[in-house]
Amino acid sequence: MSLFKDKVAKLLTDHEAFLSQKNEPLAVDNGVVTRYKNPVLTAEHTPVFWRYDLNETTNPYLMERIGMNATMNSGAIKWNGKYVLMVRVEGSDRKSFFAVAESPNGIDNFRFWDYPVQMPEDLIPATNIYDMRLTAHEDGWVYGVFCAERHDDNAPAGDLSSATATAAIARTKDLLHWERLPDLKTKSQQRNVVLHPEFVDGKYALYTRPQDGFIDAGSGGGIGWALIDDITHAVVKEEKIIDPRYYHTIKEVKNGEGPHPIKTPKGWLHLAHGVRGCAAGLRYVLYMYMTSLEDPARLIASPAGYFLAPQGEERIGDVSNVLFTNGWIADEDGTVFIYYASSDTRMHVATSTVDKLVDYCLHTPEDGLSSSASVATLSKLIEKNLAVLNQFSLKK
Ligand code: M1P
Repeated sequence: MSLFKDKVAKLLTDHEAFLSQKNEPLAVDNGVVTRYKNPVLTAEHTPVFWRYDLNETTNPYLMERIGMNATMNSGAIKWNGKYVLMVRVEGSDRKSFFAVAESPNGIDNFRFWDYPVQMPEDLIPATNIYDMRLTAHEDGWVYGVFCAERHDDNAPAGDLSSATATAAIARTKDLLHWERLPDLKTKSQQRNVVLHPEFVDGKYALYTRPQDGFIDAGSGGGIGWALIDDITHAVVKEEKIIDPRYYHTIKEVKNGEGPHPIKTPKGWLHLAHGVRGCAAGLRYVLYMYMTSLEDPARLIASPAGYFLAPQGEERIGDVSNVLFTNGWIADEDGTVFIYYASSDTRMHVATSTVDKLVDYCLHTPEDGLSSSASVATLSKLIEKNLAVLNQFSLKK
C-alpha cells in the first residue's frame, strides 16, 4: 500500500472507532431525566470525506480542506425504526446547513448520511438556514420548519450584522427530497416556529415566537399560537401568546417552543427554551409546560424554573451557557429521547418517560414570582417531608 493510502485508511479506522463508542448513562440523575456521558454528535462525527480531499494529487499533505465547526440544534424523528436527527451543521465558514444523522438506539453510534440536505431556496434566497423542527403531520407529509436568515437591507450602509429572521417551511416524504413552500408571512420577525402535528379546527396550527428584531424579542410576549388556512401559502392572520415571558424568571428575556409537543392522555407535553440575562450574557435553559387536549393553546401546567440547564462541559462552547432543543422522540414504550445542544457546539441526549415528564409538569410547583412565594412553597414541602421522616424515624 502507498503511504498516502495508509494514511487515508488510518483516518477512516480511527473515525470508525470514534463513531462506534458506546455511550453510558451518568450515575447521578434527579429522577426526571437521565443524562449521558458523551455528546451524541460533535463536529468530529462528520464524515472524513466531508472534511478531507482524499485525492493524493490534489491534496498531497492530506489536509482538512473544509472545516466543520459545530453540530447543534437538531430536529428529531423516528424513521424506519432508526433515531434520526436533522442536524444543524455549522461549517468553519459560519454557514449552517442541514444533514441527517441516524442511530440504531438513540444514544450512540450516530452516523451521517453521505450528503447534506439540498434544501431548495425560497424566492428570496437566504444566507443562512438553521434549527429545523420536524413534524410528521396528520396530512401525511413530514414538514421541516426552520429559520431563514437574510441580511437586513434596511440597515445603515456599513452595518453588516443586522439581519432578519423568517420562518421557512418545507416538506418531504423521504427526508431526502424537499419541496420548499413560501416562507411564513407575518407582521414581525419569527424564529422558533413549530408546526403542531394535528389539524385544529380543520386548520394547520403553528407555535410562533414573534420578535421585534433579529435578536430582541422586544414586544413579542412569548410563545405564540396561530391557525393557518393554507400551509402552501402560510399567513399568520391572528397570533395569541400561550406561554408568556415574565419578569425575574428563566424566560424573562425570550422563550421559544422546542420540538412539537407530545400528545399524552393528560394533555400536550411541551419542551421549550427560556432565556435570561446576567453579567455573563444570556443564559439559555430548557423548561416544560403542558396544554389541554381539547384546546392545545390553553396552558394547564407550568412547572417553575428550568428542567435542564448547562452543566460541566456543556457550559462551554461557541456561545457559552446555552442549552437549546428542537428535537425529541417518544417511543411506543413511553421512553422519551430528548436531544439538546450545549453552547451552540455539540448535541447530547437525555432520556425519560412520558409518565415521568407528565408527573413532573403536573406536580412541580408553579413559580410564585417572588422570593417569599418560593420560601412558602419550599416550607410546605419541608413540613410534609419532616412528617414522613419522623414517621420512619429517619430524622437525626
Ligand atoms: O445562541 C443561542 C440560540 O440563539 C437563538 O435562539 P433565540 O432565537 O431564542 O434567541 C438561535 O439562533 C439559536 O439557534 C441559538 O442556539
